[in-house]
Amino acid sequence: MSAKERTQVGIIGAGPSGLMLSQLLARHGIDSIVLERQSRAYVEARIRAGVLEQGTVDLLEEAGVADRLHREGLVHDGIEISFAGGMHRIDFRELAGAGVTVYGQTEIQKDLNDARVADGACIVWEAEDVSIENFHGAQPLIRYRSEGVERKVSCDFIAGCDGFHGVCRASISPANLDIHERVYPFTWLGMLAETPPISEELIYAHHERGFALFSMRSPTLSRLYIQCDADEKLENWPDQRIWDELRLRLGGEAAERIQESPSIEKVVAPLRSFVAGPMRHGQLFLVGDAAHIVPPTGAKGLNLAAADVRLLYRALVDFYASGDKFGIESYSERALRRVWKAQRFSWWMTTLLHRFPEHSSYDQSIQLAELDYVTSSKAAATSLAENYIGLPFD
Ligand code: FAS
Ligand code: PHB
Repeated sequence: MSAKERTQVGIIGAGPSGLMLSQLLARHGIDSIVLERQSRAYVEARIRAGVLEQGTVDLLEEAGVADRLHREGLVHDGIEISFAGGMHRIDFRELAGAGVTVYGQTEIQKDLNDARVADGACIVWEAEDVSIENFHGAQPLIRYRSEGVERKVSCDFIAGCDGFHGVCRASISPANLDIHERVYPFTWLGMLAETPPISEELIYAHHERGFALFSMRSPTLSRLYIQCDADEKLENWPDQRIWDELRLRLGGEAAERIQESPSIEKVVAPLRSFVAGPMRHGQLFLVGDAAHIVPPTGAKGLNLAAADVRLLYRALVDFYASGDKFGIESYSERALRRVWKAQRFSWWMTTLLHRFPEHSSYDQSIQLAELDYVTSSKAAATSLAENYIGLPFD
């Protein structure tokens, strides 16, 4: 494919944010290019999010890529919380009127890639040394190298969909960014294993040894997590040690339902809360993980990225259709309002369920009281439910 030298929207990053944006813009006749530093296979192989809010499902439907999601996605009406030897269900559908859909980010990536390729989209995989310039001017410019050839693309707007370690936020003067961050004193070890999930719905387990999460990707594929130390090394965790720890942290008859099987994938990931604002800098928009990170306890990361894409694509459609700049000019303020409420919920779920090394016995008692309150008060459970399923859009 000949390389574009001019487009309307230059998108950096072919993760869920970048491809959702490219697909939605294309469905409204807006041209874009997507520049991705990794290969398609690498991006599709990353095991990440698993829980979709209804708003994200609706957006994927709007993008025309939800057919397999509706066929294979698992609709869940609640979660279980295990603590102090008991199991407590939070019924999202009864308390907040909706559920969530379990469908892996990997699958969304494949569905989006297939749709973009079928649409003849211009996606440059393994783009090297991507840089952006003049995004405060009328003609933003993107430079990159592909197959050894230096290239450049001029565009009206740049969407920084390049994640936490991307080039777009790094290209903004630090004087123009407000950074807010909290790094947690622990990590998550994630494991994918070909074994049936031990329950219909996700189990979030609080335990004095640390947090554990029993999730899934299908009726035969489990996605499991345990809280580990901040400096944990994956090589310290052979499969058997993980299975033993999962049993200890869950306990009871549920633990007896665990069927061990060899891990397909394992990863240790740090947990942080991070926000970089504002999310608009001239003609540059920061989207998804490029602007914010949440600890995965609240299952918000991918859903926040989708919410940013929803706002930005509609703003760009309005601008190109009628010159209306309201969406563009209000993008950052509206996106950040949702971001901070999801930050709060993700921080709260993380604080509720994890073992903090610095916690005193008083802190630990407060944590247990909070768990007791959330699982015995309809008002408290409703608050958890409405945040987990996704707050209404403004
Ligand atoms: P992404 O990071 O997904 O995509 C950014 C893309 O930009 C990448 O493909 C990258 O290669 C590319 N890129 C970066 N720099 C570039 C450059 N200079 N030039 C060109 N391309 C560049 N969220 C949940 O909701 N639940 C979870 O359980 C969960 N688990 C996670 C586990 C891990 C290990 C990680 C890292 C994240 C997890 N997340 C989870 C969060 C994750 O799902 C993100 O929210 C989601 O991927 C955000 O999508 P993007 O904004 O597209 O960013
Ligand atoms: C997952 O299935 O990967 C998952 C689900 C819920 C979370 C985090 C991760 O809170």
